[in-house]
Amino acid sequence: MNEDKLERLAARLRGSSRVTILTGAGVSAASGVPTFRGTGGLWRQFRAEDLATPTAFSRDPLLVWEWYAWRRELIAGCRPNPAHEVIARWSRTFNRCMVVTQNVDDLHVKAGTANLVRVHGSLWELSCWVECGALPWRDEAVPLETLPPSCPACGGLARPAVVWFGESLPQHAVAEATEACECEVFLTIGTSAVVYPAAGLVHEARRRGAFTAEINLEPTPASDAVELAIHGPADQLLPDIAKRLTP
Ligand code: BV8
Ligand code: ZN
Repeated sequence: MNEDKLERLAARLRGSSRVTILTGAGVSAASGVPTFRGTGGLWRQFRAEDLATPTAFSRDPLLVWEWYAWRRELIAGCRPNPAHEVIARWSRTFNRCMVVTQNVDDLHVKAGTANLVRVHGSLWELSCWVECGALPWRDEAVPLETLPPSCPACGGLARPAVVWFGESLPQHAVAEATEACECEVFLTIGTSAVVYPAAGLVHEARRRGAFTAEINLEPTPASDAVELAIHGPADQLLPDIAKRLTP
């Protein structure tokens, strides 16, 4: 069933010089990073939408930081999987291949991905909650020195430098991601396609005339909007497609 779809996608990619890839938590699943909306993605009795918000953080910064500290500790031991590796290779192979990720685990960074746009930020970066003017800083300490951590510039409360629900994405990231919709093939991989504005990109790419394809374990709201929906694990399907590209 997937055989001819994989061949069709490979044929499209072979003839393209501008490719854009959107990734979600499904790309990191094989690395052992829990997804948000699949099984195992939950933490204690909370959902991401309950904790990844400025309101939750102002109400209980320690609880939200315990969730992030748990995720940092778990992800610190995770390595890029074959899906990250193929995407990193493609980011350097095509004439221009942009990789737009919703993931905050930085596994695309670890895999050496070029032209990476991290629209939701990074678990490994912190910023000043009181917005004293300090620029976001990287802190990969596991465990964190103090919980909750404080801003090195003003001593105030620090926050994870990620985009929470109800917060706008960084202007530059939105601009780069939107510009990346100008492409010949737009590939959405491992995302449930429910979080906006990232989930809107595949529609924007289609509107601009790109060939759109989805690789995901299960159908999503994007499946009916793309020209080609391939259901299966990205860590197996991407190496298969990559093999078809190198004669
Ligand atoms: C904003 C960072 C303006 C933190 C995250 C328009 C319409 C509807 C709603 C909205 C809208 N505009 C704004 C909203 C509200 C909201 C939203 O979209 N809500 C949803 C839930 C309905 N959006 C926002 O608030 C955004 N801000 O729009 O600003 C604004 C300003 C003020 C007021 C209003 C609006 C900000 C969104 C960013 C939120 N931050 N994360 C953190 O991570 O801690 S989102 C979070 O979800 C993660 O970043 C994650 O990446 C993202 C998306 O999840 P997925 O990556 O798709 O992961 P998921 O688990 O859902 O799915 C994984 C998929 O992989 C599954 O389908 C599974 O089957 C598949 N899979 C599993 N294993 C594999 C696999 N596939 C392949 N291979 C495998 N092996
Ligand atoms: Zn500060």
